[in-house]
This record gives sequence, structure tokens and C-alpha cells, in this order.
Amino acid sequence: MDIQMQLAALRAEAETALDGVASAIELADLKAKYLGKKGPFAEFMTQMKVLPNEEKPRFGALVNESKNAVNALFEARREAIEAAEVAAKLAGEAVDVTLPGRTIRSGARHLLTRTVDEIEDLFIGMGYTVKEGPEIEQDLYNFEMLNLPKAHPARDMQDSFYISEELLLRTHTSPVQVRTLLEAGGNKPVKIICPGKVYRRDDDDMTHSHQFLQIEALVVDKDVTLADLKGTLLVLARKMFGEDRQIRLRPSFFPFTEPSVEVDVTCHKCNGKGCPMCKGTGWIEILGAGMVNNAVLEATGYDAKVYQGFALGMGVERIAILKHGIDDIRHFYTNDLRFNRQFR
Ligand code: 2NM
Repeated sequence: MDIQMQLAALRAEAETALDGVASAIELADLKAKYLGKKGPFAEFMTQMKVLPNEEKPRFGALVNESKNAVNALFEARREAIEAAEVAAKLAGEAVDVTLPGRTIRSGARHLLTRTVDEIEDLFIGMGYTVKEGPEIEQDLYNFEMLNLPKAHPARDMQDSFYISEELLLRTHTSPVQVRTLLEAGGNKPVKIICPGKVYRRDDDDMTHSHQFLQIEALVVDKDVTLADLKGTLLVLARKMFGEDRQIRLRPSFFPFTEPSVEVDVTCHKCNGKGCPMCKGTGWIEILGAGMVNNAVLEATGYDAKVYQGFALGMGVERIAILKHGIDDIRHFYTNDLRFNRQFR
């Protein structure tokens, strides 16, 4: 058969074979078969060696031309396969930019934690140190040294969880203050706040919890007066309930303070005009306070003729309930997320 026809047949055969090729690997195998060292074109070059010299240039040119054409077919096929592979990869990685984003859920501090932090920040800003102590306390620190001897009727005011004759769950954070005064040794000023859990034997209801949070503040120094207490109370009331608030002090009684006062703040809902929040009075009771009783100062080693002190104590839940209009103290402990999330 004439060489030109053989080459045309070979080229047609390669073209047909290429049509069925879908991957780069198959393509490489097929290319080796047609254009490799043992392929038909190499074979033609071997045949050329036995031809008469005058026929060699034409024969060689025809074979080369055909080989180049077949090579071009392989190149075209390779490019097509690579383009298809890239297209498939991109399709697989396609991002639908119209989908909504995934929300990242984050936790948040509990309203009680935030209220404690807010009050702590205020007092720290006025030079107080935060002091903590044990929740299981000695009767000595919880009652005795706070001018509440064993037979004192005021102990009935706070029915307590006793663990033994001498140990109980603290009913207030005042024992931390007693401990701090004892440590100070009777000759140093003390300026502390004591936040923490306290316990009282109450039946839980909308306004009572057997466990709650208290913050007490204590300042003991030379020349401390009721005026210092009043100024501190006004700053506290305004920080918690708004800068327009006024306060008033009503006489009261606590064994550990003398004189003792109950502190009212003008209603933040009606600004003192009278509304359901303040039961029409314009005033809301927020905490108790007083000048540290001389008996407490003396029991902890201070000379009451030289040192005076003021103290105040507040229930954290009560403050938060008033500030945020919460209707049941138990919301703080049941951790219904629909409640918690309102105060993020
Ligand atoms: C209150 C009210 C009045 C108080 C007194 C003391 C201490 F330890 F200095 F005697 N600490 N806290 C105190 C005074 C607490 O809570 C309603």
C-alpha cells in the first residue's frame, strides 16, 4: 500500500481511538502506543533506512507531517480533558453565596453575675478591696462577734441552717468582715466589700429564696461619720437606678450597727410621683446600713473612741428585680434560657 494511504489510515485510527479517551492516564497510554518508541511512526522511520536515498526525503517528510498532525490531535485532546477536569473540580467546590450564614451561638454572663460585677466595679473605683470567705461559718463569726449572743432574740429573725452546734451556713457575709477586722489587728483602716452566697431557712416563693446573693460594704477608719455613709449610699443608688435618684434614710435596727437605717431611693419608674412599682409612695426600699456598733469594733480589737465605721448590706437579687422589673426571684435559679437571654 502507498505510504500516503497508510499514514492516512493510521491517522484515522488514532483519531477514532482518541474519541473514547476520557482521562489523562488513558491519554498517556494511547500516546505511547501511537507516538512512542515502539509505535507505528517509529516503525516507519526504521523502514525508511532501507529505501533508496532519493526516496528518503519525501518519505521522511510525509511521515513527519503525519506524525505532527497526530501529535496535534493528542495535544488538543489533552487540553480538552484538563479543561473538563478543572470544570468538574470547580463545580464540586461551588459556594452558594445566597445561603444564610451559620450563626455562632455564644454564651453570656448571668444577670446576677453582671449585677454583682457592676456593684463591685463601683466600689473598687472608690478604693474598696473585694474580700471573700467561707460559706460554712462558725457561729462565733456569723453571730457572736456581731453583737448577737446565743440568747439574743434577733437570732430568731434569721432562722439558719445549722450543721453542728458551732457551724452553720452563713446567713450574711458580715462574718467575712469580722474576719477582716480581726486580721487587721485593731490599728489599721479597713475598706472592703464582701459579695457571696448566703443562706436562710425560708420557704421559697416569689420574693424569698433559701439561698441568695448579698453584698456588704464596710469602712472602718478614724473620723468616719454617718455623712460618709450617706454620700456612699447616694453614689450607689444613682449608679444602680439612675443619676436623677434621691435617697432618704429611715431609722431601723440591726444588732451590729448603731444607729441603723433603712435606705429608700426615689422610684426609677415614676421618678417619685407614685406608681405601681413603688406602690404609690414614690420610694423604694433598697438596702440596710448603719454605723458599726461599738460592741463589734471592740470585739474585733478596735478602740471605739478612736475608730468608727459604717456598713451596708444589700440583696443582689432584690436590686436586680427592682432594676429590671422581674416578677419572681426563682427566675434567677431555674435557668430558663428565655429568661436568661433577655439580659444579654
Ligand atoms: C446590713 C445592714 C447594716 C453590716 C454590718 C457589718 C459589720 F460586720 F461591720 F458589723 N457588716 N455588715 C450591715 C449593717 C449589714 O445588711 C442589711
